[in-house]
Amino acid sequence: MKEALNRIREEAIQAIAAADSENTIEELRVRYLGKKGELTAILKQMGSLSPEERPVLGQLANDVRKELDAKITEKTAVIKQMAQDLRFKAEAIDVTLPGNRPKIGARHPLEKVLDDVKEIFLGMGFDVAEGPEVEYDHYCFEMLNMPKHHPARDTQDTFYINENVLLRTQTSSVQIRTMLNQKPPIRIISPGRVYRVDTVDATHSPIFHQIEGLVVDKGITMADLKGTLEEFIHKLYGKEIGVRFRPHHFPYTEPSAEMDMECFKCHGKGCSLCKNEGYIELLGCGMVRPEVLEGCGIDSSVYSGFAFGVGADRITMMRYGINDLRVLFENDMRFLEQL
Ligand code: 2U9
Repeated sequence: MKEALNRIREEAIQAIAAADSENTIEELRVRYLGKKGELTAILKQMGSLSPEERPVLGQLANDVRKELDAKITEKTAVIKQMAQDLRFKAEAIDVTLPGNRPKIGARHPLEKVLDDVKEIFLGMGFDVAEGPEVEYDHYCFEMLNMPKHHPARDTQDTFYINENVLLRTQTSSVQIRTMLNQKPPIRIISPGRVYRVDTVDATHSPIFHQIEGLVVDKGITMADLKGTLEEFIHKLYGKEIGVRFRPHHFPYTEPSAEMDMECFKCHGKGCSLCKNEGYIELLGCGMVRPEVLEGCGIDSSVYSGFAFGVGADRITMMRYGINDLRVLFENDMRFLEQL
């Protein structure tokens, strides 16, 4: 029995030394020290020993158990430490490496200009109104004094969805919708995307952006129109920029005008930017025709109004010195990152 104990001890010590994982060491604990383990099996045979041998071998068996128990505990700690070291090594982060710089976007120049324009008009007591880009022919043309076959429609050739539904050519339909739903006083701007059949080049695009405005109240005159639009240009380009109004024609306003601003490069003298004009064409405007007001249920003997329309892409190009409209739509990062 003594030899058996010594053999188990030797074997166990070797196996513990060779163990290299938590599983293996646990298996050894069960195999040698467990209830059904080899040492327990030997201890169960103690009954067959003589009274002299029993305490001696009992002592030896206990010593072996204690020794193996200590070795297994010690090896378990070593294996756990090794596993942790390996994990730490694998998970180590080199804080001295350069980081990944997050790509931060920026507002599109067109959006910046739209925001500035909105801010200016909000400051003058206007609200911002929005409406659908897919619009009824009725709101886009009919109610603006452009019945079917009116020649003015030709200059705004559009994309028809069906006979009565189209992609809006101007945001005027938003003003019509507002007048149908709201009683005067009305003071709104309607910025948004509009569509016209056009071949793409440096100054034309089938998609562009407009900001239109409408004021309807008692006693509104051309003086209100001029004062409001002059203030708008002064806020956008600075007080020193002069403006002039030229008579024009629109089917939905009478009288109508186009407003030019002094060339910001030559200040009226004439240069290549303004093609020697001294002025740059900026927007269209006029007093809303009484028929258009009446069509929306507004009594034109009590109320009058003015309206204007300005191309947002054009003022963006002027502000950033862009000479090709297409760059506003191409989303080329090399262009956008410059602004
Ligand atoms: C209602 C009545 C009248 C809006 C107006 C213009 C003149 C105009 C152009 C500017 C450049 C379009 O983007 S552009 O090509 N617009 O010249 N727009 S008056 O008149 C209205 C609008 C709504 C009910």
